[in-house]
Amino acid sequence: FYPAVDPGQLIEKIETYTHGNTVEPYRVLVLDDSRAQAKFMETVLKKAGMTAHIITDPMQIINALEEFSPEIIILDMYMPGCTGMEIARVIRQQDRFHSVPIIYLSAEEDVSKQLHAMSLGGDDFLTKPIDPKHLVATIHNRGRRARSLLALMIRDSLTGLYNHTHTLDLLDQEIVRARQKQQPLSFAMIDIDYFKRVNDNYGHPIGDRILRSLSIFLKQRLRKTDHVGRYGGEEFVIILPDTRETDARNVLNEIRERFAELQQRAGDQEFRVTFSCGIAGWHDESAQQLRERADRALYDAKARGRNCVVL
Ligand code: GH3
Ligand code: MG
Ligand code: MG
Ligand code: MG
Repeated sequence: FYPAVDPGQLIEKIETYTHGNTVEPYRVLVLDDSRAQAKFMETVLKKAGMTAHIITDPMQIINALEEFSPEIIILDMYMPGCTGMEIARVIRQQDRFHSVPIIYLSAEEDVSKQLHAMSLGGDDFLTKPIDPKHLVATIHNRGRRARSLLALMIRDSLTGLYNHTHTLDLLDQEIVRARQKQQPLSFAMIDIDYFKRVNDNYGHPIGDRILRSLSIFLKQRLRKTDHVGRYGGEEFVIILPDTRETDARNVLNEIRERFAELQQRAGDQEFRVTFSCGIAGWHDESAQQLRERADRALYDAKARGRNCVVL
């Protein structure tokens, strides 16, 4: 039994603390076998503007990770049949949750036990009864760091576009969505033409600048809902949700023409750069099959003489 703190009395203070905070609410998963404690946590977190998902049965952890996709996890230490440490290990085994912050919240006051628990995959150890302000502050700090780390991890540093790994994740997600909503989906692969020559003739920094300018160009001309990624060196991919392949082809062809018209400069030299593009519309197939078809279309575009879009 933990001395109950009336969450109602603390609402004002927590709201003051989070005042002016316009960030997307943190998704916090709480596992505590005590229903009263879980309820208390739920109230505190909700009042602090967070989205709380509460479970009291450790067996529900896998499902909860899957369904709720938490950004921060709070674990009780002692529960019937298992410990928070064991749950932390299960969480850490999931690739997606390998670095999600785990905060233990327990009445355990033995520091060596606390440190042991943290060595097994926890990030903080808070003790009950917890001052809600302390809890909320800890979650905010952990959440903010986790988000900024994640934002870095999914981006390519040269262009700021989504990187290869994240682009593939997005494609998987968009395929699921297209299937659910019975909507079309298109996938485009772009490869700059004779880019090696650009580097050879004008130098690598100019090559880099062209990669950045094409990135900006693509983002400006596509919809907010389209995803643009840097697939590799001078290769880009675009995921176009709710778009038929013929529409995707027309859009990319327009972008190709406009980009090819741009006057590129290196010192007093002027030149133009073009790209080739392969498009595939999604036909209820796997992401890999879709990518292979777009890749083949891109290969055809190169074979046809470059500076063209092939569907
Ligand atoms: P193709 O029309 O057949 O695509 O010819 P290409 O020269 O573009 O093709 P290739 O794959 O032979 O060369 C790609 C070049 O892209 C090689 C590499 O020097 C350059 N490249 C890859 N990544 C970067 C980068 O980050 N910055 C710069 N400046 N160049 C890059
Ligand atoms: Mg307990
Ligand atoms: Mg290439
Ligand atoms: Mg190329």
